[in-house]
Amino acid sequence: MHEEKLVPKLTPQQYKQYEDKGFVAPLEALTKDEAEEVKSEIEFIEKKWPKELEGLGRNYIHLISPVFDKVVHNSKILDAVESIIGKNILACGTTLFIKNPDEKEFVSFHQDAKYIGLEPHNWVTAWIAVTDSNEENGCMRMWSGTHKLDLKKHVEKFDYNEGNLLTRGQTVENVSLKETEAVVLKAGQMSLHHPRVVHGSGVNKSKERRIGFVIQSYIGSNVKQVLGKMYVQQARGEDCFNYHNYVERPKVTMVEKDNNVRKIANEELSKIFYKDLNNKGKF
Ligand SMILES: O=C(O)CCC(=O)C(=O)O
Repeated sequence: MHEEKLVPKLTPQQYKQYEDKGFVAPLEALTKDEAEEVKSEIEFIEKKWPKELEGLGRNYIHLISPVFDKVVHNSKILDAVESIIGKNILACGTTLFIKNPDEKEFVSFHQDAKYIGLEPHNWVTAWIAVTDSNEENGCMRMWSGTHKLDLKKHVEKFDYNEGNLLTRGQTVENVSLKETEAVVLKAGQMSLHHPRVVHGSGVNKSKERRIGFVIQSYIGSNVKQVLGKMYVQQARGEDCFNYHNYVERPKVTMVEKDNNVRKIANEELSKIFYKDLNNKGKF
């Protein structure tokens, strides 16, 4: 973080929370109607193209829908992000984290920076609640302060058959739930979390879907992808570095041109996620 880049878009208290804990929440991001619009768009695509948002298809969703694109370029979200990473912001990915009722999906405790290849850590992840997210339906839990430490050992469990939503089932073991804090959000609110904060989430025990629309992540234009290629959009400011490939913003949902770009972007993302491995998981 660079002092000279800070602007007062997060309040001083919110910024301090981010610095002290490695995350800040809840922040207002979308209106109820905007969150509902995103939910409807997800359901529309799922109905019309049933496999489109599954597996690897849960990624780079902002490249195929103007509704999703609008979230990534939302100025309220970008104002908060700017306070953390400065004014030159690139959007370099989105992921849908959906947990359905009566299923066993969970996210093992992990640090995002461990496998994603984005260096230096001048980036932040925005987790936007499309539905309410709470302890009953498996909201994220953060291990406060762990962003100040080095990256931890992760055991790669590849336990997607048991419901783990992470690519390698990467797990920081023996995290005491008591040490973690639940990030409870209403639909439309968001959290911002640091690349190194340890976090995860449990099973959805409610009767409704829990949907997180995750911008993973917003990066400063000075951030490189050291493991592969990323496909970015300028979200704010300028890019004096030009490290990445640029992609257009979609104007219509699910048109061939955009779908093809997304396919390539996801293939490259998969290479990053599974770098140096022979086997691949579900995502
Ligand atoms: O949606 C979840 O429960 C976890 C998401 C996550 O790990 C992330 O956004 O980095």
